[in-house]
Amino acid sequence: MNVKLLERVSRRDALKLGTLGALSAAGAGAVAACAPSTVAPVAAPAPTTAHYAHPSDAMFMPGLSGEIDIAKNGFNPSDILADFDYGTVSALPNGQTLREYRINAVVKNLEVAPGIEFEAWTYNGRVPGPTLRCTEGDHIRIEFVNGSPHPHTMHFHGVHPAGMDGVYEPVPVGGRFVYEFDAEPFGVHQYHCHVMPLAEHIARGLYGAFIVDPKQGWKKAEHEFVMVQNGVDIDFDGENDFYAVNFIPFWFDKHPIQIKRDALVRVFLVNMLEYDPINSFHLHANFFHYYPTGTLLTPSEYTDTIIQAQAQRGMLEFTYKYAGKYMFHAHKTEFAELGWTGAFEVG
Ligand SMILES: [Cu+2]
Repeated sequence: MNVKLLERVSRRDALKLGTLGALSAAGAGAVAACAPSTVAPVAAPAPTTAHYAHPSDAMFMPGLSGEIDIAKNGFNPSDILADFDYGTVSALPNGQTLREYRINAVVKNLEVAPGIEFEAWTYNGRVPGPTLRCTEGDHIRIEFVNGSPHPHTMHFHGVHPAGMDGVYEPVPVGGRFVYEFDAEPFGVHQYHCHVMPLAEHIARGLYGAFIVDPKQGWKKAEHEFVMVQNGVDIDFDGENDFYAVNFIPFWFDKHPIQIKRDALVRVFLVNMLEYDPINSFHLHANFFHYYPTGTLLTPSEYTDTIIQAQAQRGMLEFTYKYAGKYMFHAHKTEFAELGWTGAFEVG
């Protein structure tokens, strides 16, 4: 990746001037055929004809219509939707369920857009990290090993003793720490690194969803999906260049989520976006029941749009009445233009 080139244009300039194709081409040749050959000066007026250099770019940002190397990244955002890690399960002498997890912090270069790589700091090599799932009252034991060149922690949202909060005990490079607590309250939660500078440690990719099911369970849903909202600051200037759910911009536009008509769909939605104060979720041609933080069994809202500040999260439930393809996206529309859009395909 040509960092110098990236540093010369802000995200808004890139969008206006259609230079993302050139930025991509600087990293790999994948979109060279539709990329402008030169980068326009930042101060130049926005051209009116060069926004979409290739017809297929019309749906996306210029240069983002190609595919990325998912095999090299090692994880697929579509798989992350329903990839729940229930841990290694056993019973404690008192009969309580014990769930054991193992998390490694590792640095990994991830391709976020065609030809554009990002040096991510990850839990288990993926962003978001594994979705840890359990039932309220379970005893959770997470062995955290820091295999990265920076100190990190795992800070869980939930109720637990001070020493398990993952704030004042940074795990040094090569170090190990065991987080152990009873899972409460039930709801949609998250975990993330809590080492300073905090914004950078989170923005680099150290976050994941933590779902605690109620003892009596949720209403039966035919589809359950985890969506972690995030940004990607590819030039590390403290401003996001891309937005997404499950890390890769426009992924669910290119790979719509297949659901059945009349089937109950549950989405665990977590906002881990850094640098921007709010995020939002809008569902097209439908309404959903919303359970803020997922900590109550009855929804508090029936709407088609919600907003979440950083670390806010909740549970959405909906059913599609008609077949077809329906968009979902941040109704902070700038984020939508920069990658945070997707589609449900109802069959
Ligand atoms: Cu960290």
